[in-house]
Amino acid sequence: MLKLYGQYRSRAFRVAWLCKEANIPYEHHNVTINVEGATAKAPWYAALNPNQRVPTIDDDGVVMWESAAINLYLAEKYKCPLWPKDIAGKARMLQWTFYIANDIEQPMITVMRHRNMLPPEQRNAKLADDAEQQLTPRMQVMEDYLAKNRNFDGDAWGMADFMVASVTYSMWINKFALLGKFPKFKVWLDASVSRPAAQEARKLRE
Ligand SMILES: N[C@@H](CCC(=O)N[C@@H](CS)C(=O)NCC(=O)O)C(=O)O
Repeated sequence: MLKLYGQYRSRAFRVAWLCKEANIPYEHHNVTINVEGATAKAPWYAALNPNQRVPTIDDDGVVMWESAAINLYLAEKYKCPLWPKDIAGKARMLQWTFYIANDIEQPMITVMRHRNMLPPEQRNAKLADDAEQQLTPRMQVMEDYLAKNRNFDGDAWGMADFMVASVTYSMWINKFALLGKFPKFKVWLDASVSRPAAQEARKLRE
C-alpha cells in the first residue's frame, strides 16, 4: 500500500488531498518537522528523503519526494478523474504546475512567514512587502485568466486547478490579505477548498 510520510500540517496535505480526489488508500506516517526531535531529521527518514523535509511517498518501492512531482505521479498512476483527457489538457496542467512552483510559491511563503507565521520579533516587514510586490502582478495573471475561463483547466475543474489550489490553499488557510485584490481568484479558491475531497483532507489537519 502507498505510504505517505509527513505531518498533515505541511505540504503533505497536498498529497493527502490528491489521494482523496483519486480515491487512493494510503498508510500515513506522521513524520514531524520544526519541533525538537523532529522525525524528519532521523537517519531512517534521511535514507528515504535526503532533504529531510516532507512529504515523501513510498509507493510499493517507488520512493519519491517533491509534493508537485508526487501528485502528478500519483494522479497518472492511479487514474485520477482529474487527469487530463488530451494533450491540450496536459499542456494546461504542466503550465500551471510550473507557474505555481516557480513564480508563486516562494513569494507566497515569504509573505506568509513574515506577516503571519514567524514570532512577531522575527518578522521582517520589508521582506514581506517586497515579496508582495513581486506576487501582485503574478496573481493578476491568474485573475485575468479566470476572467476569461471558469477554471484553470477550462470548463471543468481539472488537474491544472488541483495543482494551483493545492499550493494556494496556504493563502486561504492563512486568510491572505492579498486575496482581497483578486476577487475572481478568491471565488475560485473558495470553491476549490470546498470540494468534498478537499474537505476530507482538511479534516486531517485539525
Ligand atoms: N519543494 C518541496 C518542499 C518541501 C518542504 O519544504 N517541506 C517543509 C514542510 S511544508 C519541511 O519539511 N520543512 C522542514 C524543514 O525544512 O526542516 C516540496 O514541495 O515537497
